[in-house]
Amino acid sequence: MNKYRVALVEAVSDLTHVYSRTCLPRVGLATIASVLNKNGYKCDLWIKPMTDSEKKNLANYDLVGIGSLSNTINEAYNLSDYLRKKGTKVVMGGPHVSFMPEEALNHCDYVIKGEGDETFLSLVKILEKGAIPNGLKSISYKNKDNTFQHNEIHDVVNFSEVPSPDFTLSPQINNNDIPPIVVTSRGCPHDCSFCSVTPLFGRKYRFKSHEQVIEELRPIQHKSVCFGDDNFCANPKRAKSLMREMIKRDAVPLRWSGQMCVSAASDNELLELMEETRCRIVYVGIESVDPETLNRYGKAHTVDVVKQCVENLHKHNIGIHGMFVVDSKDNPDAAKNIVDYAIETDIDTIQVFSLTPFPGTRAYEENRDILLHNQWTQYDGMHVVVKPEKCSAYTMQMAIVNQMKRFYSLKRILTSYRKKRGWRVKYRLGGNLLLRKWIKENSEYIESLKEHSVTNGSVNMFMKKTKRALNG
Ligand code: B12
Ligand code: SF4
Repeated sequence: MNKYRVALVEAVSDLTHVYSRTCLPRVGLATIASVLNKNGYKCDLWIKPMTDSEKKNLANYDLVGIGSLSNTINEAYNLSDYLRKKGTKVVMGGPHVSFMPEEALNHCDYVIKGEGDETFLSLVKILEKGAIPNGLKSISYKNKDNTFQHNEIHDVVNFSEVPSPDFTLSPQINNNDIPPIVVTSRGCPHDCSFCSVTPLFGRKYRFKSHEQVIEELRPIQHKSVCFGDDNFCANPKRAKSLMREMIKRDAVPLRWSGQMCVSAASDNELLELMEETRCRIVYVGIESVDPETLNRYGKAHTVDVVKQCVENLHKHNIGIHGMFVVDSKDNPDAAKNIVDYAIETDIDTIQVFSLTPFPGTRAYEENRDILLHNQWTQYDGMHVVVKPEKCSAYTMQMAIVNQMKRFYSLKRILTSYRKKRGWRVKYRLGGNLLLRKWIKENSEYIESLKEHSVTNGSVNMFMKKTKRALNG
């Protein structure tokens, strides 16, 4: 084993977000850790909140890599500032810094842009020798004269050669701490305006061989598995053939969940295989019930198709978590229309996000001039961060909060039991509790939105509702 010691840390925030109750780590750092380990480097992985002494101990490593999202970037920068003061070199990567390398280089030594699976190992090999990585693709750093060096991005990695994420390299977990996550593909052929997946991983849909997936599934087949793909059914022919192989090779998990395009649920053969392989719930980006908004986002599906697809999924005993986004051009009643639609079509659980222009996305370029602020902590989809055209930011925020409260009301929870989808009572109750917590935590933010008002008289209308909402 090589003597050069590396730690990889995922920045975590203790703020409430829509998935706070889910323990589902991103797989990037665990994948990079696995690459290093296979190449003879000792690498420790930290994916949960760390104690103060664990943080201090990071200064003893030769190199620390930190990953984060936009909403956890402050935690990442704070940790990096601390470690650099102690003389430890820090590399950062992930969907935020990949597109904000100059901001990040005020806090760290190197930024790896895009996929880090191969580049991180190459960087470690260079730094270990005390050399400068000037020829290495996909990295950014500051030159001696303080100018920025941005090397060009490398071609996409050969995903079938990327090892499985290895969470056992984390001293913080044992095997039962996190649900098994299997990622069978990378990239997405679509190009939705608000999504970082295509800017980060490209539109080329790359996947692992059936053999590799089966190998990963076999040891965990008695458990509930989460397929971490962005779009499990982006290539329906391949998804069907993989599921047939799972059945044939006896590698069907206890249950599974995953993300997919809603329109894929018009394919009956696909649904039959999903049911047979025990798919329990799918996470689908429906995004809007307004055809114009769908068009703006670059979505391929239509509102009518969605309705049929939800019915099809339910016919096959598959639950659906509908993900929706309200944008700056929407009317303040957009959230109400979404919830009306979700209730009418009997979608099991939903999230209504406010359009959040993440760095690197088309939405970021399109909305740059109407951003309310760039306090990244609030870039998590739950907070309105873009100035709406047709109402105040406050009105839009309260419309979303009130409609989410309507969907997750206690009355609807108590009457939501469905045979074969009994779990949804628990999930909706979770949604209700989460929302209450979020409202309490964010009352100041909500109040502050009044300052950003483009008042059109509608604020007052929502004042009473806010007070009621804030009081839980
Ligand atoms: C699984 C997932 C989740 C899980 C777990 C997230 C978590 N624990 O942080 C759940 C469902 C809980 C979740 C929640 C959220 N997520 Co999420 N999620 C994903 C998803 C679908 C897959 C993540 C993954 O495993 N990717 C595959 C691996 C290989 O990629 P990766 O981890 O980014 O790592 C690669 C590179 O980024 C890079 N890299 C990453 N870190 C580092 C570090 C170093 C040192 C180096 C060198 C390289 C490097 O190298 C890796 C290998 O190539 C992604 C989309 C995506 N495909 O990435 C969205 C994504 C990460 N989520 C996103 C967001 C916004 C959120 C939420 C804020 C809101 C939401 N959309 O639900 C919440 C908040 C989570 C939080 N922690 O606060 C955005 C992030 C955009 C941004 N700029 O912040 C993404 C990109 C989707 C999108 N909408 O564009 N999410
Ligand atoms: S939102 Fe989903 S379908 Fe659209 S680009 Fe991102 S991963 Fe692909």
